[in-house]
Amino acid sequence: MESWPGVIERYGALIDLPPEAPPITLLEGGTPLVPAPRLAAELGADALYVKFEGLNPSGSFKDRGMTVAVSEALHRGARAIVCASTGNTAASAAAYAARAGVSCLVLVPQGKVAAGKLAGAIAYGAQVVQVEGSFDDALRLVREVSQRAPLALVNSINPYRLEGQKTAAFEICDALGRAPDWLALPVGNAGNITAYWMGFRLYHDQRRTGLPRLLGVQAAGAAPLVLGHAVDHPETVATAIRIGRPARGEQALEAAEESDGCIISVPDEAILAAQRDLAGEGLWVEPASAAGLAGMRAQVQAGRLSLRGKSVVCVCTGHGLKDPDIITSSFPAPRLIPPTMAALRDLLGL
Ligand code: AN7
Repeated sequence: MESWPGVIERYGALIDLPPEAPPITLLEGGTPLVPAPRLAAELGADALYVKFEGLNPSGSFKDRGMTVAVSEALHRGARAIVCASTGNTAASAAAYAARAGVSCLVLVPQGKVAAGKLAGAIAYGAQVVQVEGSFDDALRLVREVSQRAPLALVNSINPYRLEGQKTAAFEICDALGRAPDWLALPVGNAGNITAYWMGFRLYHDQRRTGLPRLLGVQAAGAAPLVLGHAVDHPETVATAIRIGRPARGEQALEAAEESDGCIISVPDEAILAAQRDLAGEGLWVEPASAAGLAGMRAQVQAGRLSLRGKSVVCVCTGHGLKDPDIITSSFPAPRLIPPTMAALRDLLGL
C-alpha cells in the first residue's frame, strides 16, 4: 500500500490552493476512523465511529488547515505567520512554520492553555506571548497586527484553513463509502464545523455521497451560539473551546441548520464523563474533543433524538496528551513502594 501523502497531495483537486504553491506538509490527515461498538450500543446507534484527529502530526485537526494556509502564505511571499490560539492552533502553526523555515508568533490567553499545547508551540520554536485576557482578546490583537505588519494570519478566518480542514469530511465519506447519518463535533471558534459542512456539501454536489446531520457542541460556560449572544468571560474545563466570540459563528449556525442538525451546549461534567468513556475504549482525547460524544449522549438521554439504525461519527479533535494535567490533577498520585517483592505483595494483598 502506498504511504499517505498528506491532505494537499491526496485531495489537491478539491482544495482551492494555487496549484503552483509548493506544499508545506507534515503528511497530516489520513487519521483512523475507529469503531466504538460499546458506545454505539449505549446510544442505541447502528454504529459509532471516532475520527481520531489527535493522531495528526502536532496532535490535533488544526494541521489539516495549517498545511494549506501556510503553503498559500509562503506562496504569496510571507516570511512570518501569526495566530491567536487556545493552544492547538498555536502548536500547529508553530510546527508548519518550522517546516517552512519561517517565523511564527502566537498569542494565547494567560494561564488557560493546556501544558502539551504550550510546550509544543515552544518546542517548534514559535514566539509565544500570553495576553492578559481571553482568546477573543488575543484574536482581536492578531487581526489588527496582521494588517500593520508583514505577518500572515493563520486563524480560521483565513479561508485556506477551511480548505484544508474540509478534507476530514472527505476521509470519513471515503472510509464509510457514504456520509454518516450524524456528525458530532466540538465548536469553539466555529471554523471546523463550517469546514466539515463545506466538505460534505462538495462530495454531495459531486454526487458521491449524501449529507449528514451536524451536531455542534459547545461547553455550557462558553456557549455563545446557543445563547445567541457573545460571552464576555467564557469558562470551561475544555480550554480549547473557551471562546466567547466565535469568528465563524454565523456560518456554523447556517451549517447546522442546513443539515437539519443543531448546536447545543453541555456542562463540563458531561464533557469529562465522555472523556473518561472514550479513554475506556482506548481513545484518550483532550476534554474539548469529548464534547461531540457528550452532546450526542445528552440528545439521546433527553429523548430528543433516536439513533436506531443510524450511524454516528464523533470527531475527536485533539489528543489526550495535550492536557495531562486535567487527568493527573483529578487522581491521587500513584502509590510509591520500595523496590521489594514484599512491598509489592503487601500492596496487592497477595
Ligand atoms: C481540540 O487552537 O480555537 O470550532 O485556537 O483545539 O474550529 O474553533 C481550538 C479549537 C475543538 C474547536 N477541539 O474548533 C485554537 C482553537 C479542539 C480545539 C476546537 C478546538 P473550532
